[in-house]
Amino acid sequence: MQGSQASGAGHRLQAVVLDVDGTLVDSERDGHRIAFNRAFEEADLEDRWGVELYGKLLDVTGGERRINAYFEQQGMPEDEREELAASLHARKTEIFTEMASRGEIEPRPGVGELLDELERAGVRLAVATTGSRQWVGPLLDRLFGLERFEVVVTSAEAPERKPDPSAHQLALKRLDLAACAAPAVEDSLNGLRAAKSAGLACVVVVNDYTREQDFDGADLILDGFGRPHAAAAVLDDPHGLNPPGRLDLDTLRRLAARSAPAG
Ligand code: XBP
Ligand code: MG
Repeated sequence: MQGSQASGAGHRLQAVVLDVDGTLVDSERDGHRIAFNRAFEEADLEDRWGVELYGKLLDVTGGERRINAYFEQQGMPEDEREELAASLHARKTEIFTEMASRGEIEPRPGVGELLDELERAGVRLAVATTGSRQWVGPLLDRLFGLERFEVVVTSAEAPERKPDPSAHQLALKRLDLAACAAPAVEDSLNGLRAAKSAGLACVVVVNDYTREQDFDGADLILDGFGRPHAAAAVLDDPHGLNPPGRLDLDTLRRLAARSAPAG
């Protein structure tokens, strides 16, 4: 019975709760952004989100909320922009799902190796994302095999988007684990805040959109997952975890061990 795991056994790594956008996959600049722009074009709108503007818009999590916030900045009345955001986001979701199924969205380098290593060690894999279920399932399936993820929490199950902790809380609940047994991996400040508010330790693996963010409270910050001949740089290592140029099983084990309650 797994119920006992939630109360004790936090001394060892049992699962990892992974973010999708920007973490498992490089999906924002050349994925979601392109899909938003195609949806605008199809709707005969002149708006286009450039690379830099999109980086600022990423502060608002959730695609529909992001469109809504953008049109609010443009001065559009609320009822009009809510309807427009809903229809544009529905079309954007179809476009992005097609892009994912055509193989246009790539895993971040080193992710495949990390997942293989965790799986070989019996560490359970979970996903906590603010993205939409329609594309998350097909994308994970194509790139990694959906069956490898025991728990997948998307915005369908946790509608309050990050930095709200509900996606991580639900992932823990479904894993039936205490937070100390399941660190998170995130790429952004919103993701870090969500994970930490839910009580998870959190490794941040930055990308070009997030590297300048202030990751106060992160348990480890790397500039990539790292691979045998392409070491990741350690940007901050407040607990002295000493990763060997990549995010690996032993580093996550050391993190879980130090997160465990005393006694
Ligand atoms: C991801 C998001 C998502 C994606 C777009 O945040 O905020 O909105 O940008 O996906 P995180 P949808 O990585 O912190 O989970 O359009 O499906 O929302
Ligand atoms: Mg992310």
